[in-house]
Formats: sequence, C-alpha cells, structure tokens
Amino acid sequence: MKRLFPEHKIRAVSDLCGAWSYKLDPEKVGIDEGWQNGLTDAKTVIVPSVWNTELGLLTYEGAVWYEKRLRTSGGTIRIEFGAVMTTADVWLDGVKLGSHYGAFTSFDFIVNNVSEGEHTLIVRADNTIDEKSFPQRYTDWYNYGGIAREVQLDELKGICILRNHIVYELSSDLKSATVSAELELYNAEDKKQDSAVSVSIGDFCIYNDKVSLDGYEKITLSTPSVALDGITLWDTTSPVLYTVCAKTETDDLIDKIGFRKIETNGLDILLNGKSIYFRGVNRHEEHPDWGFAFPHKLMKKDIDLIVELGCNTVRGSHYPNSRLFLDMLDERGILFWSEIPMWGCGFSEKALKDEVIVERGLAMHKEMTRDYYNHPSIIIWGMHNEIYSSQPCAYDLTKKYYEHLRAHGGNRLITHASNHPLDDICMDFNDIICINIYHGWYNYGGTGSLKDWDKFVDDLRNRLVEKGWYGKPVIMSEFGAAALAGFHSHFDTVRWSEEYQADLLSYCIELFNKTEYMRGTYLWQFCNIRTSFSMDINRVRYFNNKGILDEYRNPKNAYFKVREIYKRLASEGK
Ligand code: ADA
Repeated sequence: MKRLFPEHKIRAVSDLCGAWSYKLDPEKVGIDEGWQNGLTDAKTVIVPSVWNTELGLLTYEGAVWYEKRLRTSGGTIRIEFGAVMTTADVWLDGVKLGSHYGAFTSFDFIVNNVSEGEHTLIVRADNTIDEKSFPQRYTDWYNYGGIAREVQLDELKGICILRNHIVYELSSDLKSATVSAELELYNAEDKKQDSAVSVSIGDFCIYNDKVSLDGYEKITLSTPSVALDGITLWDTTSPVLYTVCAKTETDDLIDKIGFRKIETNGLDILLNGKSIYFRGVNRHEEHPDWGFAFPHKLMKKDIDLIVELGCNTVRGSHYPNSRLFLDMLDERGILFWSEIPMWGCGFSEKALKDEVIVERGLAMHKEMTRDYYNHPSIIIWGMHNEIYSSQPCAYDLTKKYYEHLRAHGGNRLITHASNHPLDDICMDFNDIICINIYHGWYNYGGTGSLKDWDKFVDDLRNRLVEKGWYGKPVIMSEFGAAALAGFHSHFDTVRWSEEYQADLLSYCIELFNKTEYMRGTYLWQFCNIRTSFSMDINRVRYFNNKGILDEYRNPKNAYFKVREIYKRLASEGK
C-alpha cells in the first residue's frame, strides 16, 4: 500500500511487495558473474524491508541482490520503486533498465514491448558509503540498505498520466482560487494516439480537451487557469481535502489536495492569513526493528503521539518521508517540513564544492518537489541541515537549491537549518531562519549550563540585526538533551537523567516562546534513533538518546512536561 487511497481506477496496478529472493554480494562479483540474469542459492526476504534487521546483517554494508518474478499482460509497463537504499541498479530479464542514486525518493522505469507472461526483475541495492555519498560516513542516523518502500507494477495503455501537479493561487479574501494543472502525459503505444484529457477537483472540472501524441512521446501540458469560487480551505483545525482526478480515455491518476496559504509577514508566519506558532518535533522515520522500512500502523501511532503531545507540526528530519505518512498528515491537519539528506559537518568544504554532490542534492530536491508537490501539509522545504553555511561554496549551492524550490516547489517557505547562525552567510535565501543549537548539552564554548541560552538569544538578535535579517521569523529547529530511559536523579543537573532532559526542554521552550523574534520550536527529538557506529561520542548504545520517547515509543519524563507546555501554548492560541 503506497498511499492511503487508490491512485487509479482505470490503470491496472500490481503490488510487487511481499516475498522476494535475495543474496548478499560482499565481494561485488554479481555483475561479472551475471546475477542480473537471475539469482541462484538465494533466500527469501519480505519487501519492503532493510537487510540490517535480518539476523546477523546489522552491520552489513555493500551490495545485495533482489529478485522478483512478475506477471504482465504485455505492452508497456512501468515499475516504480518508492525507495531503494542507496544506489539501485535494475534489470528486467537480464536487460538493464537503469540506475538511481538516493535512499529516500522514488524512481521508475517505463519499458515498452514487454511480452505477455512472467518476467524476472532484478535489483542490486548498494549502501556503500564513499566520499560522494548522501549522507557521508559521519552521520547521526543508521546507514540502512535495501528496498525500503513499496514497489509497484503499472500496465500503461494509450495516453497515460505520469504526473499531475495542481498549481493554484488563492484570492486575497481566500475564498476563491485560480487553478491549473501541470500534467505529464505519455503515449504508451508505438503509434500516434488521440485522447480526451480531463482534470477535476472535487466536483469542479478544471480541464477537458483533446490531446494527440506521437508513439512513445512524453509531454508536459500546462492547462489554462480557471477560477474556482467557494472553496473551503485546508488548515490545522479543519483539514479539508479535495480529490483530484486526471483522466484520459485509457488511464487515470487520483490524488488529494488542500487549498491553503503559507506566508510570512515581518516576524510572523501566517497560515491562511492568521499568525501561527509552531509547536513541533523532529522525527526520524525509523525504528530499531524495521529501520527505514517503517510500518504503516506505526506511522499512525506516531501521529497519535505527536497530536497528544500538543504539536501542530513535524520536521521530517532529515529526508523525504514516506508518502503514506504525508497522506496521514494531510488528513490530520499537521504541518510538515520536508528536506533532503544533506546532513551536517560530514559535508566538508571539499564535498560542497564537488559537482557530483551538488548535482545529487539538486536531483533529490527535484524528486522531492515532483513527488510531494500536492501535499498541503508540507509548508517548509529544507535545503540542507548544518552544513558549512559560513563558506562561499555553501552559498553557491544554497542559491542553486533555492532557485529550484522557489520556481517548482509551490507555496512553501524555504529554509535551511543552521548550527552556526553567528557566521552563517546563506540566510539571504531563507523565508524563515531556522537554528539548531544545543546549549546545556554540548558546550559550544559556553559554560555548558542552561543559562547559556539567555546569552544566545541576545547574541542571535544582535547578529540578525547586524546582517539585516532581523524581521524574518526565527524558528528553533533543534535543541535538546539525551536521557537514558529509566535513569533518574534527585539532582537536576545530572546529565543523561530524564529529569535533566525534561528541565532543559521546558526551559528552552518557555524561553523561545518569550523571545519576541521567535515563532516556534521543533524539539530534538520525537524518539530515540539508532545511529551510525561512526558517531562514537556521546551516543550510548549507538543510539541518539535525545528522544522524549525511547525507540519503542515509551515516554520519558520530558514527554509529559513538553505536553503540558505545548498544550498550554495551544490553549493560549499559540
Ligand atoms: C544536529 C543534527 C541532528 C542530531 C543532533 C544531535 O543538530 O541535525 O541530526 O545529530 O545534532 O543530537 O546532536
């Protein structure tokens, strides 16, 4: 199940999840030995999954081959992968279909002239980290490998709809919208085809016309804008969704959208014209028993826990999350920050100047905006997290990413999360300024105590004024402390205790809420996560223990303290 609702009523779709065969290739001999033609001595594995959660494979890094027999009625097929970690090479009946790099975004292959019957699909997934990897070796999450999200087979007939972005602008009274569709159409036959094409949003038909495409031709069609009156807005308290249906004579694509407007006005963030304060958490889509192949039921439970905490927003730290999770957020009216896995100081100055890295980041942004464009819950695009944003090379790359997101990202705020705001030079591009700082946990040249925060708030204000950035809303996008679940202390300064974590988070959330230039908090973090073995400092059990829940979602003291504050802020209209 890829989405919360069926995407097609006309197109024939088969779910390729379930039992596959797999085989490790530690010596990377598979290609030379012809494994792309079929695997011998393979074992059974369930897809989606990551191999690290199989017994004995926790630390396996390298190549793993997967095989699936599929059945088609023949003609043109499309095979879509939700996420393969991290490099994927794909063959059908021994013929290479192509490759994809990047663990958290989808990719597909369209194959013509496939004969009716059974075929062999082979995937080689490789999570080897090298100097051009996303993320780099030094990273604060686990480098899982495998086919971690759904795989689907589509039978394409006639003129098909590969993508449908609904582009809209709301009127100033927010009661009507000017709407158009950007469609990607493809002729799945080898000869010219004509077809009627229509697009509807709820009961409104916004387009109905004819197209003609040559054999195997692909086009992008921007439909003329039409005015829609009397629309109902999507917002956090009433997340009204409209079903969007694009249709040809032989194909369809169904999605959901919500009409809403996110913007800034001086220090304020406005959702549908009203000031909003972010009560948020950072969340990894990860679990020690499932890795990044995150179960749908647990997504729902995480959302329940997040709502119960009093949150109105989640940051998908640090990569695009599953679309099913986004569907759930759309339905529940929870705001989402989506970013790419360009994480931290692992991205050295040298890495940021590397053309391959810069282009890989851009490709991830393009895939993210392509797949997630219609989700109303996404209100922030994150360009990168904690890179060397004090360096000119970071400025150049940020500009590139910004230009793509502004032009193709719809109505969202653009930002990056900075952990050195006092010398960051990339904030020109930000609609909102987002700061990750860990006073009271890491020392940062301060005293290491909570009081460092008061000075920080003043220093940051001065820096923003000096750079002319004062006047943009500021969000504290990360702050926190680790606590070992079950470790308690009578002394409130004992680090690693649940009490210290709860005190630090309460202190910070209250302080930031009082700070006149701040408009919200994403605490670090929702729950503990498994981290990489390269994070050998401060990561007891090789987990990042800063969760206010442990990795099995059991609460620490901080969960209840934060809940009290976030719920109070909500009741104060924040
Ligand atoms: C950073 C980073 C997080 C996490 C955090 C921490 O801010 O963005 O992913 O590593 O630090 O726990 O230190």
